[in-house]
Amino acid sequence: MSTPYDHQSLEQKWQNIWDETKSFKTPQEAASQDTAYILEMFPYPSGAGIHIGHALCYTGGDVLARFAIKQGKAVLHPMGWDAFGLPAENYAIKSGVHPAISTETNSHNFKKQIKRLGISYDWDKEITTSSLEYYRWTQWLFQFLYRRGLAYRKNGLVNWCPNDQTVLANEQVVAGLCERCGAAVIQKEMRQWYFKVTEYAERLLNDLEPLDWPEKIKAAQRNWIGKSEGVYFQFDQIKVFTTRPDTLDGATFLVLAPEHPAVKELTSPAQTEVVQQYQRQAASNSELERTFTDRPKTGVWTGSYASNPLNGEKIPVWIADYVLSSYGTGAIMAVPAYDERDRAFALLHNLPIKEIELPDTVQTEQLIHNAGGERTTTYHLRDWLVSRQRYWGVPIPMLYSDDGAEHLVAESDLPVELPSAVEFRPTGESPLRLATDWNTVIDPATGATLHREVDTLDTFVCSSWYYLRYPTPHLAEAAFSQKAVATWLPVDTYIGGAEHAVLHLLYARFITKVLFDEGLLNFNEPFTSLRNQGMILGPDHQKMSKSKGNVINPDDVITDYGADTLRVYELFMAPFDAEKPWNTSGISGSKRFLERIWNLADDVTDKVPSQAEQRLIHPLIMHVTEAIQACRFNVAIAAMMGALNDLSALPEISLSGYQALLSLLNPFAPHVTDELWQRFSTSEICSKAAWPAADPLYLVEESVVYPVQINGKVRQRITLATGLSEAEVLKAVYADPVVQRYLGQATPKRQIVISDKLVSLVV
Ligand code: ANZ
Repeated sequence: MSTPYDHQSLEQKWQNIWDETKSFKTPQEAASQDTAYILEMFPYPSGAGIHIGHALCYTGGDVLARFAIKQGKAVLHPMGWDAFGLPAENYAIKSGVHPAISTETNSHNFKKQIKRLGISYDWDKEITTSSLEYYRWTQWLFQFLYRRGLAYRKNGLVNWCPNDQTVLANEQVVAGLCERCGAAVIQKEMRQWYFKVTEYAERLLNDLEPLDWPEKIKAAQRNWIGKSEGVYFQFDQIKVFTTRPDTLDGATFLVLAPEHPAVKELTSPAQTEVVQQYQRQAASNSELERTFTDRPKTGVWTGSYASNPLNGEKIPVWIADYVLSSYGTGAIMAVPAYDERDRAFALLHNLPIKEIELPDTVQTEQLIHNAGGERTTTYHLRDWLVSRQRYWGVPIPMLYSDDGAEHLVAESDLPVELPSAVEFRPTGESPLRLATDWNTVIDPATGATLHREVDTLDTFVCSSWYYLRYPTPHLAEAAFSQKAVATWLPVDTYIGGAEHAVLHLLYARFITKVLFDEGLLNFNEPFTSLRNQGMILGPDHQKMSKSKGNVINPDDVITDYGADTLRVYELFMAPFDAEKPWNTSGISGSKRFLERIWNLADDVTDKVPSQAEQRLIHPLIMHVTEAIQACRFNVAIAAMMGALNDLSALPEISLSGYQALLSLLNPFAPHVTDELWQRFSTSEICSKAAWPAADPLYLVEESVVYPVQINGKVRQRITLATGLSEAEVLKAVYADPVVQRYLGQATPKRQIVISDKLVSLVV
């Protein structure tokens, strides 16, 4: 072909065509068709723009979506913006730019960058969680949970980030530090809103089993839910939870969490001062820190005793911060002979260690009965704390009267609009408290003054239901259309980072189950298959970061090499879910591959395909199809690269063979394949043309074993491709060392070749 492969102009050309002709518009009449809902986790539109990991995630999803389109499925492949949250607010605090403005600028920029990647999104489905039309329904969801008793307020110890000046969900505290800013999280007593995820613990656990999700993500969720079978025992008025009822006789002291409500009553006057001091000290450590086994086992005696329900022994009652108030009953029986932490504690504080003979299972059951024990199941999972003392979020649609009573904002008064002129610098209080015009409301019915809830919702509430909104992103009457959702959901393949192993994925599963229970959904798991893209490291094998100067910017790569090359390279460099370093010579290799595909167009003839070509193309169709279905994108590309070498060795390639090759490559490199396809066919674009079918005729056994007779005796067996010419067979036979040994210097008088069967030589 005389024209060179100019990626810049042809990629721009095809992006315009796809845009203008709405090539990837979601079909209306999906109900009658096989559907595929391919979803990539929507990004938080940060000021930095998309990074190479976003590009990998979206390209992976795009291959699946484009493949499904070519297979004739009705495809929903949408994108949107997870636009509320702390980063925009923190940026506003620093720069003075209102979060609404910066979020809009950023998502606009993200969209431009994503379009340059050539992703097949239906942009008519775009959603923004900070838009009124969206968050109106997040508020509806909150009220929906409230009406069902699944959203409630309680006083409790919360994780408090002193830097961001807001509470954090347990899931947002990592090793005692704020997940976002890294500040040490402290415990603080506050009245907060919670969602009752714990009510769904058992189902969240059991329903994991059949999901086609990475095993490590399922394990992380199981672990987080943390189911434990155990027994409650009553030591006088103190109830303990134990998973080792068989050790009851060896209990030598009790330990209560410092925050346990009975501590005050149990503390003797002489011990009051040390107990109170210890309680203050414990409050400065996060719950997670307190679970570290290597911490010193601090604690103090309350001055009282309680009796063991099995043997009546009076044992001392202590408080210590290794016992958590939020787990079990917040009180334990300590058995230093069998429990490591209890042993360390006993040794440090000079408490007795009692060795006992452990009862067997049957005896243990008797023991539980004798001691008045009660079998129980507990979970580590806590209710989801959803209120935040921050500005840039969904206002919680609740009102309070002066006596503190809760009232739902009337549905006709939704949405509760987030006021825009608010001082959002953090003070430790919700900024909305300062918006007095906004937060004071007169009840028209009674004339009474009501106060708005001034906290906003955790952004994870926004993303807990967004996948339901995409089929009908602008629906005014409801959060989602039950009919459209029944057509498209559950999501067939969900793609995103493994960092969402617990938070987002658990919350989305919970919300789906709640809506399912209400009969609003006909499925109770939102994401049938889940795939994680692996992290792309810098060329120096380090995590990409501005400070290390090893960040690869997708925009630059697209300019230099083209979106198709970037797409092929990102998917070819390693298995999709593997961690992998960027490699600049690798990207040149991907570019050369596309150039060779481009140049192969020169060899296309209108002749019927040769046998040799058919035997390359059809197995290739099969391999690429299977590899895409298994998300083994690197395997699919490697198969095409191998086939390209073999095809290039043939004198020519048929139009049908070349078109099949373009079709297989299209989901990976959509621009260049649409361009090349257009030279040979004007009826439809490659991106929409049917996926090729592998003809089983060319998939059958491709080799045959020839027995080689010399003077009537079989002397050797040679495996050769089927369908070779007589000359090709003889060439292989004479090259064989065993045959050569038998022949010596002799030249055969006769040579007989029976195609695909036998060779006979007479000397
Ligand atoms: C006596 C005992 C003897 C225990 C023994 C263990 C081993 P999981 O498996 O995580 O559920 N425990 C109970 N509540 C606690 C709390 N609020 N804070 C800290 N520890 C608590 O752990 C259950 C075990 O952890 C319980 O069983 C209890 O110690 C402790 F050889 O009781 B065990």
